[in-house]
This record gives sequence, structure tokens and C-alpha cells, in this order.
Amino acid sequence: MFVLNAGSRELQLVEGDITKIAVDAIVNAANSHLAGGGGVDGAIHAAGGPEIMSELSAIRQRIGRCPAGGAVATNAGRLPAKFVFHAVGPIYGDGKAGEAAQLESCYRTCLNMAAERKIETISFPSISTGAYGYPFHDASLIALQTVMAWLKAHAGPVSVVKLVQFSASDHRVYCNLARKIQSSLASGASS
Ligand code: AR6
Repeated sequence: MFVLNAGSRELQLVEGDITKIAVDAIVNAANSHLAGGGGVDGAIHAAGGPEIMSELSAIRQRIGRCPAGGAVATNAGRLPAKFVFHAVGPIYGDGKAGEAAQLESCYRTCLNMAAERKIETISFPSISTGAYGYPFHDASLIALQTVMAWLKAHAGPVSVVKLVQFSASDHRVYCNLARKIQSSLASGASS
């Protein structure tokens, strides 16, 4: 695990299966139909059980689609969490169709949802970097920078944010970027 400190709060980089890590809220990488799918979405529904999909079906009837950049909350079924926040990441095209802003919005929206619910711990997968094709390095940088900026700007209950990578090589990418952010924070602090 690698830790970046934001005051008394922590951004943790963790390698593993997000469905096995206990937190207050687990973020899912969902689709705009909130219909379930493969990847981390499939793993979350498989581990959490059918309660999550029945709540999503009710939400779908109420709101229709959830746009990219947005998220909706459900219970967490059998997962080791209180909530699942189903975030809809952008489908990556050429990078010029607002994908970066939508990806940033996923992280910010879920962090705001955590704060509204007075949640202390939240975990994120690397949204949009599987089926949705977002270049991994770019998406990782957005995740790290957006979470760090949010933690610095918001005092309150959210004290641990875990960014979870599913493979050792993905974890290394995050750790290398985090080290660069850490040294730029250190040189900023001393100047
Ligand atoms: N724990 C942590 N990370 C995981 C896990 C896991 N159990 N499983 C996969 N990942 P993806 P997307 C990583 O494709 O790109 C679905 O069908 C994976 O290695 O799950 O946002 C939805 O329904 C990758 O880095 O999500 C949508 O239709 C990251 O999670 C669509 O895929 C995201 O990969 C969303 O695509």
C-alpha cells in the first residue's frame, strides 16, 4: 500500500479486489443504463447479491439513464460496505469529447455523496480504464489529482480514500504517479 497524506486524511493506493475490502462506500464503474455488466460491475453485483440490482431497477424507473460523470447510490447487499455508489465513467473516444471532465466528475460526485452521508471511508476502482478504454496513465493521474484536490478543499467526515488497482502493474502506475505528486507537494511546501 502507498499513502499520500492530505492533512490528517489519507489517500491510499491498494492492490486487490475491491469487493473484498471493507469500507463505508464502494464505488462501482457502472454504465448509464445502470444495468450491470462485466468487469468490476459484474464482480460487485456477484459479490453483493440481487438486492443491489433491485434497488437500481427502482432508480432506473425513476430517473431513466444516469449520464457520464454522474453516480447513484444503493445499498451494498452482502458487500463489506454500507453503500455502493454506481458511477458512470466516460466511454473514451479521442479524448476531445469531454472525457477528462466527465471522469473527474465521477470522483468528485462520489466524494460529495460520501460527505453528504457522513461517510469516513470510500474505495474507488480505476473508472473507465477497462471496457471503456480510457488510457490508464491519464485516467490514473486524473483520479489522483481529483481526489487530492477534493480532500484539500473539504474538511469533514471523509478521512480515508482508497484507490484500488486490480493488478500489480496497474498498482505500479498509480504508485509512480503518486511519488511524483508527493515530491511536488514536498518541494511546494518548502518553497
Ligand atoms: N476490483 C478492483 N478493480 C477491478 C475489479 C475488481 N474486482 N475488476 C476489474 N477491475 P471495467 P469501465 C478494474 O471494465 O472501463 C462494465 O460492463 C479493471 O482492471 O470494470 O468503467 C460496466 O457495466 C479496470 O482497471 O469498467 C460498463 O458497461 C477497472 O476496474 C463498463 O464495463 C475498470 O474496468 C464500464 O467500463
